[in-house]
Amino acid sequence: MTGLTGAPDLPNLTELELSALDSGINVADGHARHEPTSSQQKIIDRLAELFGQAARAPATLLDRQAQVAFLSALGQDTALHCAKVLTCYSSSVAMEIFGRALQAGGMRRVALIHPTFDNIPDILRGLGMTLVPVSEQRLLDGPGKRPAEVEVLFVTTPNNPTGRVLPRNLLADWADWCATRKVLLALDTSFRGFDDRAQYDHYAVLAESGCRYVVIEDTGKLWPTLDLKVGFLVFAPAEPLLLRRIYTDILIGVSPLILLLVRQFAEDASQGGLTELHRFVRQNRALLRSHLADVAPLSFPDLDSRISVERVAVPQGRRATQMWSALRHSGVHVLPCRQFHWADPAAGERFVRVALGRPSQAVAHAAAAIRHYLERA
Ligand code: EGV
Repeated sequence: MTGLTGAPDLPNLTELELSALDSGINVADGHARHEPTSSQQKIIDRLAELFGQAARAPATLLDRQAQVAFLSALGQDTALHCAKVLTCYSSSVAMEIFGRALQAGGMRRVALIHPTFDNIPDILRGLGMTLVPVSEQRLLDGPGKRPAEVEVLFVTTPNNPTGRVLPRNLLADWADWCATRKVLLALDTSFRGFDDRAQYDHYAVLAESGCRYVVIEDTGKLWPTLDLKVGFLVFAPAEPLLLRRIYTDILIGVSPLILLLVRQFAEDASQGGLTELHRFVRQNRALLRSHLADVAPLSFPDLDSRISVERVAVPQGRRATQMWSALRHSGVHVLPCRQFHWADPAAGERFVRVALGRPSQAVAHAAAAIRHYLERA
C-alpha cells in the first residue's frame, strides 16, 4: 500500500470520531470528556491566574516543570535524568516528528504492533515506511523466533484498544533483543496513566539494556482539559536520529499556559487524582459490563483492561460496521474496530469500542442501546 493512507476510501477512526462529536451519545473517541473532579475544578477555576503566571515565567522552566510533574507522576523518574524530552502539541505531532526523523535517517522497515490505533500505521506509511505487523500476542509471548528484518520495533503499551500491557520482564527481553540486533525500540505509552501495571520505570529498563529507544508519552487521554494537552518525545541523549532538528522545524514549543496546566493536573494526579481516575474508569467499565452481563456474557474480550476504552464483541453473524451503523441510528456513537486491525481489517469486524471517559449517564445510555441491539441481533 502506498500514498497517504492505506485505504483512502475507508474513513479513518478519527473521521468516525469527529462525526460523533456533536450528536447523540458520543462514546467514540478515547479523549476524557467527563466531569472534572473537585480538585481538578479548582485548577480550572484558577485559569485566569495561571494565564498571568504563565506569561511571566520563563518558558523553558515551565516546560521542565511539566515534564518533571508528569513523568514522575507516572513512575518514569529515570527519564528525568537519563533522557532528552521534547514537548509537543500532542502525541500525534510527536509521532509525526519521530516518523520524519526515521525517514531522514534512512530507516524504513518498522515492525508494528497489531492491532493498534490507525493513526500510527497511517502516519508511518504516509512517511514511506514499510510496516510489518507483529501481533500483540506475539509481543507478549516474548522474543522467540525473530520477526522479519526490521530497523524499528514499535509497541503501544497499554495497547489501544485492548488495554494489554507489556510487563517489565518482557520490555527487558525485547529491549535486549533490540540492543543485540541494533533495532530501535519505539513505545507509545499514551494510556499508561490508567494502569499501574504500565507505570514501572520503563526508562530504567531501556537504559539498562543499552538499546536505541524513542518513547511517545501523552497527557491527552487522562484529564478533561478540553484537549489542552501535550505529547512528550523521549529518547537517549546519544540518539543519532535528528529528532530535535525536525522538532524545531515544526514548532518552537508548546504554550506556557498548557505547560502550567499540565503541571497542575500532573501534581493533582500524584496527590490522589490518579487513584480517583482509576476508580472512575473502573466504575464505568463495571456499569457497561453489568448492563450486558445476562444478554451477552461473553461480550468482553479484554477482561483485564484498565484503560478508558472497552471492546465489546459483535454477535455471531454480524459485523462491527453493521453494529456501529445500527447504534448510530439509535443515536449512540461507538467505534467499529476494523481500522485498528490495520493489516487484517476483516479481523476487526468482530469488535466495537466504547469510550469510558464519559459521564456515567452517557455510558449507561450507550450500554442500554448496545443491550437493545444485542437482544435483537
Ligand atoms: C483514540 C485522535 C488523532 C486520537 C484518538 C485516539 N486522533 N490524533 N488523529 O487522539 O483512541 O480515540 O487515540
